[in-house]
Amino acid sequence: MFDSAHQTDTSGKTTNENVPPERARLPPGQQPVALGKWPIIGERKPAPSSAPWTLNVLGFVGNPVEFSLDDLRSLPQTTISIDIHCVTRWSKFDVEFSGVLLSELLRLATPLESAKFISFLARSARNHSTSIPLVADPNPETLIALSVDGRPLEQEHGGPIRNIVPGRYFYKSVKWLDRIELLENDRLGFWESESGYHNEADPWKEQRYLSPTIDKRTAARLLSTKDFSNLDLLSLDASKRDLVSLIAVHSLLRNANFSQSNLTDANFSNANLSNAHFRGANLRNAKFIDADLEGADLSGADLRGADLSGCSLIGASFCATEDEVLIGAVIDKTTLLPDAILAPLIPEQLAFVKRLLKRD
Ligand SMILES: Nc1nc2c(c(=O)[nH]1)N[C@H]1C(S)=C(S)[C@@H](COP(=O)(O)O)O[C@H]1N2
Ligand SMILES: [Mo]
Repeated sequence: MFDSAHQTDTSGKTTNENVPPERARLPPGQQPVALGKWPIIGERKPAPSSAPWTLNVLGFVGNPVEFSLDDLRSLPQTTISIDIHCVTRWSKFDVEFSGVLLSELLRLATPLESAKFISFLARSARNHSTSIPLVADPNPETLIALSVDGRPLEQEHGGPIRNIVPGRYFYKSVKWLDRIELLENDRLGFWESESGYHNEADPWKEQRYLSPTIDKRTAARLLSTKDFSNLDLLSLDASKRDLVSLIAVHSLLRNANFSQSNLTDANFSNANLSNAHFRGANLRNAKFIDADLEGADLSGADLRGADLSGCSLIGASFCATEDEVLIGAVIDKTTLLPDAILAPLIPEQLAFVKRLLKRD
């Protein structure tokens, strides 16, 4: 499972001489955030509690252990430098995390022979968790981090403790780590079970999502009704279709493919469209009010008259270059894109949109 060619190189650098270094270390479909920026994704704070912070290692171990923050600080400290790759398509290079290696804690807890998976559980209102396999040498650099770039981890980024799994999308790194449970059988984490995120999460293989939740025949029937309201249609293929006036209010359409489709007057209000593909789609007068468009690809889409008020646009794209040709969205004064929702765009995307809206 952890046998990717890039596994040993935690920075994810590759050695392609023809590509500028910043590009060469970007996994497919990722874009770098602006220098100094670090988006907050998912939960923003731990569950309220007055109990002092502890970290328990339990489950299929010979010796369950509880560590206080001071215990963790007194164990050997390691610093690793990683590139963060978020499934919503932003990457942040060279982040230095310090703390205790997971292998050190496991050595003290002595996993049983039957332990095959590691679940990282957060002190979180929704019991957030994620998991990785425990193999002989799962990832020698998985870290229980207490600080970042020389400073204690801020609460919004998981302080006082988060785990860091290098070489995986960042959803494998849990904020406000509270328990490490060794398991015989895997237990899918929060995003993996709720959002269809891929359980292996290798950014170099673009393992973002699982396959569609519905079969081809059901998909064909649904496409003909043009009503997707309230349905979970993860990874649906709806490309090159006539979907004029589609109703997709409150639909779950993560990673759905609407490339080249005619979606004039479609209503996607409150839909989850993270990482959805709209390349070259006709979105004239479409409504996206309060939709989640994180990581969505809108390059080449016609957005005249479209309403994106209240959308979340972290990692979204309005332009791309393919074979050296710029594919830009069609945006004009009739496109509703309030300044407030543009703020989290990556700099080159922001510049592209602002130029078309003639605002700066
Ligand atoms: N407890 C908790 N940990 C979490 C999440 C979450 O929602 N809750 N989101 C995950 C996801 S999807 C990402 S990309 C990273 C985001 O970390 P950041 O907010 O520090 O950038 O945290 C991961 N760990
Ligand atoms: Mo993420």
